Amino acid sequence: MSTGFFGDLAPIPYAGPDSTDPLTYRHYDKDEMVLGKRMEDHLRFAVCYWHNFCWPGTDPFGGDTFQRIWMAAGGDPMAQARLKADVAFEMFTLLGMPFFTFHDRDIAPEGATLAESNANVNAIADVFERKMDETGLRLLWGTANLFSNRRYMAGAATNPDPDVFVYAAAQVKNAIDVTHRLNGANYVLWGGREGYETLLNTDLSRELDQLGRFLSMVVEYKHKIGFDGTILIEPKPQEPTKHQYDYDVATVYGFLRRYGLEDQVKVNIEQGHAVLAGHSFEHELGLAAALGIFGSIDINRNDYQSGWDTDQFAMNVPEMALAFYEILKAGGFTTGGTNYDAKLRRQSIDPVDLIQAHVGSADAIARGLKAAVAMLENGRLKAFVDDRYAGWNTPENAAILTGDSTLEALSERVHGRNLEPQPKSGRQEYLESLVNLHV
Ligand code: XUL
Ligand code: CO
Repeated sequence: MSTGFFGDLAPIPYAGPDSTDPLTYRHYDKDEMVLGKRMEDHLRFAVCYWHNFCWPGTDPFGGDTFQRIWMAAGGDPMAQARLKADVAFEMFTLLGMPFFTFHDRDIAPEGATLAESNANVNAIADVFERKMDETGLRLLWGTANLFSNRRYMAGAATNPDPDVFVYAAAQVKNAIDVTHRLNGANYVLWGGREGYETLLNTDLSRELDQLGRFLSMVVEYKHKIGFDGTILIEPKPQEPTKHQYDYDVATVYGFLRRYGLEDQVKVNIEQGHAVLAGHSFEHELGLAAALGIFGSIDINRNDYQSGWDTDQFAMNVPEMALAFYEILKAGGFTTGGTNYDAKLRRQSIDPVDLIQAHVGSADAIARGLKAAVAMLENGRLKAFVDDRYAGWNTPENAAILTGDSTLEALSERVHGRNLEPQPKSGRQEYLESLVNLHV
């Protein structure tokens, strides 16, 4: 039986680019074949639990604006968690998206002990199992909330108190067990509190070793239980802490190499986090692909003026085109997908706003994907880059990079041949104009 939360809203149909009804998909046609794959299988959209169903619309200056029925004060927390699950699956079904994502604490209330908290999470996972069976919905990833409770204020894995490390490990074990049980395609670690507020109270070197050991145990456990999803780290430079250890893709890669985990862990790149780190989204995507650790994305942008993580729905087609160009060049998603880690603005209080946000953003992302495909198929961008590096293909030049050369040999080559390199145009405006043919 329906909760009635979404009134008489019907599942969102694909109605084509000529549709003027904002509650239809105009570009996201899940069955359209794109580069030999259904669009749904390319994008692998996931709807997140936390921003949609747990955040009440508070900001530092004001209280809840959403006042959802399952958040009413004085209610039975487990009954509210069940109602929330009903509404969540109604929304997933209305949207017709294939995946969802959650933190353990999003889905069920924290108990007085970890045993009680785990029992609550596991009881809602039973509900999910049934609903996933009924609807065909899948889990893109699960994760543990190691940042909200005050016990984690000085970090989880990086806490100076080993008891907190141990507690976090036990919480993560249960979150991985639940993710495994629900056939999650990935498991995510976002270290919101794994960082510091001041170096004056922080042993940086020790904390990095703690984090390395924690992650190694996660990987060991994954193999032990036969979880074949990907372990993903989500980089973010700061917020909530002043400095976070998983600052950006490059930092995470260095960390993984140091602890021998670069073949075991990939990254979940969030557009807004890339911007906070002073990068473009496409930079982080391209770098992860170059380093062999590209995994998945959180698709939510920041406001470019406000300077913090505003988690807005992606609506900018050219930005999506550049992002998906990198993703397609990297071969697309394998276990990863496009998770909406996005929230409504706090004035968007109607249930229909939740639906509209995902639908509008899916269309912007689908247009971005199609533009990226056109950029690839046009071929002139790639041809320019191939030509720009073509000099490296001669055996003599290729040998430099394989180690078969020395500074003396190169010096001889310059002087012996009077080598005088001639600069060539980088043609940026030409390339940007090529992109604009398609967006
Ligand atoms: C926080 C953030 C998280 C992670 C999951 O900025 O992005 O929601 O995606 O913990
Ligand atoms: Co995120």
